[in-house]
Amino acid sequence: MYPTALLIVDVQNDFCPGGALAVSDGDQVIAPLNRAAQTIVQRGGLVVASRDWHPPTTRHFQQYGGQWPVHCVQGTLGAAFHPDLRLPDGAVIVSKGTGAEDDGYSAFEGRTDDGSTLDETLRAHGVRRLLVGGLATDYCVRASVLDALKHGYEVVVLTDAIRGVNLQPDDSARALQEMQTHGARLLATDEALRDDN
Ligand code: VGL
Repeated sequence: MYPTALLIVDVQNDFCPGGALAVSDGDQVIAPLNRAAQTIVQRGGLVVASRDWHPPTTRHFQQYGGQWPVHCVQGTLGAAFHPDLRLPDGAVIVSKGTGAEDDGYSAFEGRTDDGSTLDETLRAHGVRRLLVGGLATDYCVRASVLDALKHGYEVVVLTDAIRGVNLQPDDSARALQEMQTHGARLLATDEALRDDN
C-alpha cells in the first residue's frame, strides 16, 4: 500500500475572514483539514501545506497589472498559515508565486525549503494518492488538482474542506465539475478517510 499525502492548499490569514483576499467562510476548511492531517500522519502518510508567497512587487497584483489585491506577501502576517491550522511535525511546506511574473496558482509550481518540487517530494515518499483541500476552490485548489492529475496521481478533493472566491457565483461549482471530469473523486473528508483505510 502506497502512502497517501494530504495537500493543504493556502490556508493563510489573507484568504480567511479579515484577510486581504478573504474567501467567504475560508476558515471553515480548518477543522476537517486538522482531522485529516492527524489521521494521515497516524497512517504513515505525508502532510504537505502550500502557501502563496509573493514578493511585494509582482504582476499578480492589481497595481502591477494583475488581477488581485496585494496578499500573501513573503514574511507578512497575512502570508502566515491560519493560527488554528495544526500542521503536524514533519509537514512539508511548499512556497509558490515567489517570482515577480508568476501567479503560482498550482502547488506543483512551488518549491520546498530544500528546493524540491512538490512532485519530487511526493515521489521521494512513494506517494501515489493525494487528498486535497484548502483555498481557493476556483484558483489554487483547482490548479493544483488538475496538475496532480496530469502528473498521474490519484486525487480526492475534500468537498467540505474547500471554499471558493467565486468572482462569478458558480465558479467553484464549475471548477469542481472540471476537476471531476479530469478524473478527481469528490468526497467529504470523513468519507475519504474511511475510504483510505
Ligand atoms: C488564490 C486568488 C489569488 C488561491 C491565490 O490561493 O486560490 N486565489 N491568489
